[in-house]
Amino acid sequence: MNATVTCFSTTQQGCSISDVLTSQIDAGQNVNLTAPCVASFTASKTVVGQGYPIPMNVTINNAGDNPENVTLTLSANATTLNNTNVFNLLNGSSVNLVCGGNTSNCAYGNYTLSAYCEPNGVNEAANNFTYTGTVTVTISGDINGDFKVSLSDLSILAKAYGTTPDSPKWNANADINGDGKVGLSDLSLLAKHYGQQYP
Ligand SMILES: [Ca+2]
Ligand SMILES: [Ca+2]
Repeated sequence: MNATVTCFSTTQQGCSISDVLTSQIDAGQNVNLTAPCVASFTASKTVVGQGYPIPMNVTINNAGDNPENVTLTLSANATTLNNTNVFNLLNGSSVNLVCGGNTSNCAYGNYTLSAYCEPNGVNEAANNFTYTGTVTVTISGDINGDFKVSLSDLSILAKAYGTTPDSPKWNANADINGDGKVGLSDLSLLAKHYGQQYP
């Protein structure tokens, strides 16, 4: 495939291609037929420690007649989490991106996530996709999103301890540092912030 992804950024902000697909757009499929658009968008966490990444999965379709260069912007309310360029996304093809949204600039609180796709500098409202869930940005170690780091959080972490995303007991919120496993690093973060609360 000829789609190429370039990331601005640190590890936490970076994106990688997890899959590249060639596909025909089916009749009736809900896409903008003149330009690339965000076809799907999910976030694996509902609670995240401030400064740690929100893992997100985004699919962009180019259902237009020509290859396009696309800029993808991921936001939490009005705060930009991630910008990614996709170069030469072929017409009739899709690209699946795994992105980590940087929450360093997010104050503690609840946010709505959105993904916006801008091809060739053209703003089109139809390319704006909003994730219908919310994510809570909170103190690192607060896993249940009540803005306190307490025994409840330790209990959740204990249940998921030692797991990875393929495990039946996996809990993405318990992976506090976002490294794809629930382990000692997460327990250390929880211990470091234990007893803290906001406000
Ligand atoms: Ca908590
Ligand atoms: Ca972890």
